[in-house]
Amino acid sequence: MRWVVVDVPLDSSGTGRGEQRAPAALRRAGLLDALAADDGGRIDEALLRDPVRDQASGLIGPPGLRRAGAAIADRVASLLADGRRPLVLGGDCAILPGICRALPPATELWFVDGHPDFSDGATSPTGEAADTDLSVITGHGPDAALGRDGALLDPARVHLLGHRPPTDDSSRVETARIDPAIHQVPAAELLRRGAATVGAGLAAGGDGPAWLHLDLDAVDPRDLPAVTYPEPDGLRWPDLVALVTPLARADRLLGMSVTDLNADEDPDGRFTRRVVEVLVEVLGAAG
Ligand SMILES: [Mn+2]
Repeated sequence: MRWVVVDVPLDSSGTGRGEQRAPAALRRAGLLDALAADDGGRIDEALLRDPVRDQASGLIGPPGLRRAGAAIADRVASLLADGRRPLVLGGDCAILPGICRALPPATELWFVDGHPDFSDGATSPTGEAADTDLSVITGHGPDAALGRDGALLDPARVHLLGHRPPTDDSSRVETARIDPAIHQVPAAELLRRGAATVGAGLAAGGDGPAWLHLDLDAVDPRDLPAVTYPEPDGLRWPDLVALVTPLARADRLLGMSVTDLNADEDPDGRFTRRVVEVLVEVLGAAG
């Protein structure tokens, strides 16, 4: 099935950081032609323009997040209803609750990320909704990011993959908040067990629908430094390819999201081109 690329330039810091320019940079680097993908356009509602942290929720830009989430959910739902397979380009991980609103509640989520994204409005050091997305999706708030409460997906069907151990007080609090029903394979364990083994096991481990989310800061900063919050001791490119290839090619995959490339940290475009090469390797080249 052909991929349909949808741009969601949501930077939840509200400062217009380079995540906002990642979808355009990936297109300029030839992603659509290389994948023979269809153009699903851009979600303009996803732009946040105010970096002020809301007192009540602790988040930056709740009204903008709700507007973005509704627009993302509508677009993804209509593509899925047409039998299409979306490839959603962030932006940061704050795009994910909107995507999950469009998925059947029994969908399995393969969440590959250097961080667990499990803070809430009070415990996030930044107030960026991209610190909170997995918490929101599994029903642990902050609800202000969504405009409704309750879990979007069953935590027992969520697989958190490639995250690093906590390094400071706020990340220790974040790690302690993770829903115990979520299956976790941190980066060190993933590399010990073998990325290909873990990926193949997950792809074959069920028969319901699945969504693949890739935050590029899962990759080791030696290979991909062009992210805002780099974490050491991550997956090297070959590990990432080995993990994600069986997931991206699973028949039951509904779609995929890719987040957190910071185009401002890549002035000559070399890392953006590398991301395109890796996506082509993982998803299959244009035929
Ligand atoms: Mn993330």
